[in-house]
Amino acid sequence: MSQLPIESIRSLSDTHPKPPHIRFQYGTAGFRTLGSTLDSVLFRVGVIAGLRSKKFDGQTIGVMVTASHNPEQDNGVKIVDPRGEMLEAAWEAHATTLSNAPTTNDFLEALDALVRTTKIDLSKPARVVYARDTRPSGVALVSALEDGLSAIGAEGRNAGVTTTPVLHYLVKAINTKDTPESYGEDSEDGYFQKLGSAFQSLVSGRQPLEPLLVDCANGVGALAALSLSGCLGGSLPLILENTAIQSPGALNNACGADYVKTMQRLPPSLADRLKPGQRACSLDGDADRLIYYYLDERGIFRLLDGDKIAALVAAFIVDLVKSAGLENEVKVGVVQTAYANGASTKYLSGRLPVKCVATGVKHLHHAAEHFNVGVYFEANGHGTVLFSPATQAKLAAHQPSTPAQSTALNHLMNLTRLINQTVGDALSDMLLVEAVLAHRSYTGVEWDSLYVDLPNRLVKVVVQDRNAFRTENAERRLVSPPALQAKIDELVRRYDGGRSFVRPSGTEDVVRVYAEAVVRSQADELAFRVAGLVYDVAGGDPSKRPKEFL
Ligand code: G16
Repeated sequence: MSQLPIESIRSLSDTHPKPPHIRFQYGTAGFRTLGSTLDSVLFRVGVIAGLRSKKFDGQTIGVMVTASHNPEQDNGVKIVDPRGEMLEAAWEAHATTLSNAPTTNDFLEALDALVRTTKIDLSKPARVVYARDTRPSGVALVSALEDGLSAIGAEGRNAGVTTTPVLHYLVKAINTKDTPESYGEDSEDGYFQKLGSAFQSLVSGRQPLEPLLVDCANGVGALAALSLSGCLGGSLPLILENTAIQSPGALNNACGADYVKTMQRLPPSLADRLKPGQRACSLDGDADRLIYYYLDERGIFRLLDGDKIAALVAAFIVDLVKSAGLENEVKVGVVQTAYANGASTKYLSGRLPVKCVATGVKHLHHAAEHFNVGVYFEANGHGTVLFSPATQAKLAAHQPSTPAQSTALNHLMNLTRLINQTVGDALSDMLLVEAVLAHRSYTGVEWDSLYVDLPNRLVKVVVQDRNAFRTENAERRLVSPPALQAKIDELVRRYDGGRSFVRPSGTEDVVRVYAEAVVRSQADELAFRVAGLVYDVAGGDPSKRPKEFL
């Protein structure tokens, strides 16, 4: 039985000491905090990813260095499992434990325990593919990661600067290469070619699409969107905005999907660029979230968020399934979180099964796997569509009995190629939306009118300890701090159509408060009053209480 390469790990680990007094946590989207504190975490993640690969008999594991929607000074890292999916929950806990071992000796002991408890055969090979976004701190962090890979003797493949979804795709493409399940060529270009050809087939014969304005959040999406546009054969003209990846501090700053969704307004940089009626969308810092919007004829901003994308896409797939003659065999379902606008849940649940789960792509992804076709979107623009393996086999075997059935079946097959089924991808989702709009002959206005959003507000509250906040019922209710939920309930009752919930963020050191109500001013007031309750209960300094928290 092989042993851990103790000496190699020891000498390299000593050059990446854990900073004292910081507790790391593998959260909603991996480790995420100030980039300058993450050196030891990246080294250790390199070692862990190597062990994870050995556990899977040498299949390739992915590592993405990104902090996505967070500000530029933050960074983070997440591990991707062999099928291109998020790391298994049990290993999130192992990663947390290992990242917090105070010394090299403690780290070695924890590694040894992990190898024994999870029965890893150390004689197996280890392969890891990794990439980073455009954050300046990413360069040094990748180098720490490479030290970790070298310490455990893993073979590393550097995928360079790319998006999170491309990295997920690469993992699956590498692990299925030359097998009957081959997911495509294992390169970024291979991925974009695949998307481009599926998109062109889907929109062929339709009215040419008007140019789409894309806010790239001054992040890696700018590079990816440029490459993708070269694979679209002119079928969708893209106008790329906020592409300043070299400008310090520009990433996600007053632009990007999180800004647009949270502020419910246009990025100021687009104010003179967007014409009334023109479609626009925003990506986030690692291009896995997508938010659409337009200005109506009076120049008023209209948001088309993840909920609106889910409604558009789910209805389209249901219609195609029906037209293909498969309605009795293929059932479509939708997965949302508590952030889903109440109006969207009402609209969708009148038509399809809808499930609500906790925030975090992995929760939605797992729930969506229970449907034949699972459409999942968080309101913040993260999402994709999963076609179960049995459904894909059914589509491949189905014999259409009319030309109309054959066309619909073809469209469905192209959708399975267009949609990234490992994780949500803003660019793949963007093509999906554009394909549906082309088929429906919808502008933003018709899409928007599927249902009318309830006014809503999202507020962040800085508290002493966000871990004091614990939830139940898919994060819709608080169980701790005690008595806070009863106070929230009491407040909510006073607002027409009121709904509000409180949960700790898994990616930022804050507690989030969501509220909606029938009238805009009431939604705002409810959100700020609940935020005030949170602030007081969580021991905020009364002299620093934000004035809007009534
Ligand atoms: C990550 C997760 C998402 C989640 C978001 C916000 O997104 O992947 O599933 O919705 O964080 O999570 P929280 O409210 O817990 O901070 P991203 O785009 O930042 O990677």
